[in-house]
Amino acid sequence: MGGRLLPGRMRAGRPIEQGTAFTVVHTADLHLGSGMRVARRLGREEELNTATYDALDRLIDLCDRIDADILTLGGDLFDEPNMANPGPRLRLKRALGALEDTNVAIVRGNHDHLGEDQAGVPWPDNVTEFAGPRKTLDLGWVRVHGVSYTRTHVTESLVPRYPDGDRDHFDIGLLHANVGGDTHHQPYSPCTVSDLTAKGYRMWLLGHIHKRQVLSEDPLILYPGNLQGRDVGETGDKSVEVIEVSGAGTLQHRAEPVAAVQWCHETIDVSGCDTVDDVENRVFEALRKTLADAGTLRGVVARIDLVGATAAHGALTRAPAAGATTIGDTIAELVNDDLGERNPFLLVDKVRVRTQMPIDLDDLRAAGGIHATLIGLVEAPDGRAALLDALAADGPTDRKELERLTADLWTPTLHNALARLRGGDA
Ligand SMILES: [Mn+2]
Repeated sequence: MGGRLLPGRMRAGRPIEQGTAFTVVHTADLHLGSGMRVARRLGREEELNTATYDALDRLIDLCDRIDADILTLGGDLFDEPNMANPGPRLRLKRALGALEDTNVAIVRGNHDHLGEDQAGVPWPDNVTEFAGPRKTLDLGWVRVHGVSYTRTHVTESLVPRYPDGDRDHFDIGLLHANVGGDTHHQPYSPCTVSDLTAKGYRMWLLGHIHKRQVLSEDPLILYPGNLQGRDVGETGDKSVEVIEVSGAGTLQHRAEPVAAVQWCHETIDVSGCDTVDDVENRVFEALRKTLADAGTLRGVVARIDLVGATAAHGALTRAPAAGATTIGDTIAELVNDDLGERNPFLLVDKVRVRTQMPIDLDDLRAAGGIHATLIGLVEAPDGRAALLDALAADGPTDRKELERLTADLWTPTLHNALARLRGGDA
């Protein structure tokens, strides 16, 4: 790793000579300045809405702590392309300027493309943004190449516009693209792992897909995932990638967590709970454990699914009177009033009830009568088929689609039907 320069001797493009070990930190999809839709409803509004900046601070601290030689930002730094909101640009400029010994390279993506009205916030000297004819940051042995979006819908591959790598250099590609046709994300700059490999680079550092994915080890091709989850579709650890290159050019890489607030999706089994009070206790118990693992996070936002067979099922699923809240909402509010006030905090975004009445199918089957008939009908493939045929004949839904939609519903529906037949509205 190169030694740090003396204070005041800031220099753009600090060279990395062949045979020198160096460290790269890669991140993408920061979406700086975007808030969280749930913030106003759940409280802790400021922490939730500034979480992207909080994560940026953690990224800068990490780069400083490990003395990163290169920091690469792989597009979608900002949520919006134009200067309508220059606040995020001012903040990023100041944050990157603090890393005066780190070479920073930036490409723009579909969200923050370099459109026509870019102006006003110049980058500090240690920052290189690939724009116009500028495609390479030349650090001697090491070269970083990038091509920015100039509009949102880049439907052709940008890869042909990257220069070829060569054996005398350690070439790094920085690219915002959908590699391999991920159908959950827009098909921008579509390309394949073999397109990238053919360039002869040692690594490709990507942006666009919001989930960490290592597509290849040699050459190293990876998405770091986004910096900070912002809704229930972005759960789990959010990290940046730290890549250490030895003097001989061998690579080691790891994910380092940086998110300030973590989204999680928790399934809580309330089997055996007799009352809603038991259910509430079990939810608190589970969430206290989650909070105990929060480490240095500022907070956690959880989506809860209650599952299992419980005598409280009827109470949990009963429709509330007009204007009253469901029991799920009440439990969420109780958690938020308590754990939501702590540091780190835990907020529940929503409680979904997916419970069943406790029913012993074997007993009912043995007892015969209407219960046994109903069980037989649902459990026999012929019985299910007959029910689906009848439904499909009656409605606009395709028979195959109906089969898919009902696949997971048979057992809970049967349980609930049996519970009602037995008057088990606990
Ligand atoms: Mn994108």
